[in-house]
Amino acid sequence: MTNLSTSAKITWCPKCYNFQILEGVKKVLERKIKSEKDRQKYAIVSGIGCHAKIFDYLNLNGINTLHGRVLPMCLGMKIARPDLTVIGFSGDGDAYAEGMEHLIHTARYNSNFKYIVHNNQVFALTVGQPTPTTEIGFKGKTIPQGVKLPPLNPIKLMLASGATFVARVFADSKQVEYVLKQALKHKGFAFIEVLQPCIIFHPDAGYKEKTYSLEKTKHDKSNFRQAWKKAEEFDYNTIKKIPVGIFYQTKKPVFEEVVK
Ligand SMILES: Cc1ncc(C[n+]2csc(CCOP(=O)(O)OP(=O)(O)O)c2C)c(N)n1
Repeated sequence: MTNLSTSAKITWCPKCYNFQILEGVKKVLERKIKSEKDRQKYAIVSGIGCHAKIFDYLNLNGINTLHGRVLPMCLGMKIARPDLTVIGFSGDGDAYAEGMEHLIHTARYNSNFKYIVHNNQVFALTVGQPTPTTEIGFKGKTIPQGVKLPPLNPIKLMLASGATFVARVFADSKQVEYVLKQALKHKGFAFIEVLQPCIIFHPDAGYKEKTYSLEKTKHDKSNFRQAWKKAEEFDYNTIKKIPVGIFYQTKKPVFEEVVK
């Protein structure tokens, strides 16, 4: 087991849920990486934003790229080095606003890498503007009149775009650990949305208490229609219960093998 910590000072707000994501990711990777040779088999990519600082806190090779360009960077890495295990990290602004066109096509391509979206429902680093997943009625300094447009449903978007692994968890290190372990076993693009309330600009709406695990229900993750139904249960505005876990998983040819 290798310690993947770095000497970089962690500048997330104290108690930020990003710490939970970092801990979950570290737990999985530190168990897998036993030597320097193992460490060289992994690469990470992050965008721009609070989430992106995770790049500085993991002692792994990779690229801290431009805002919204995590996915083409991961894809390029997989084209050049299909043997690498690549993990991308984005915020919801990074993934669903700046990088949206990449997201749809990446799901369609099914390149064999993993993608974690830290969804805090705001552009946090730039102090709280709404993103495509901010709920109707959200008010902030830049939008005192409140958000009027309905949010995107990323789980439905990923299902419709052809993603082969579609999951959502809450920002709890154990949930992140569990889902990343499953994603790493998956051959193809794995989309993982992490509900990560921003303690400063988008306070927790009690999400954790409302979550329930799909694994503990009769949910059949190979059934597209069931996955779609589950995806409709939570849309950021209606918050009765929030399914977490793997919504959908299927097998499809992998980009690197199809386009040689
Ligand atoms: C192309 C580009 N557009 C805008 C910005 C300004 N910017 C920097 S961080 C940021 C917000 C990032 O929000 P998100 O991706 O949700 O990540 P978070 O900070 O919430 O983790 C923005 C808009 C930028 N750096 N580059």
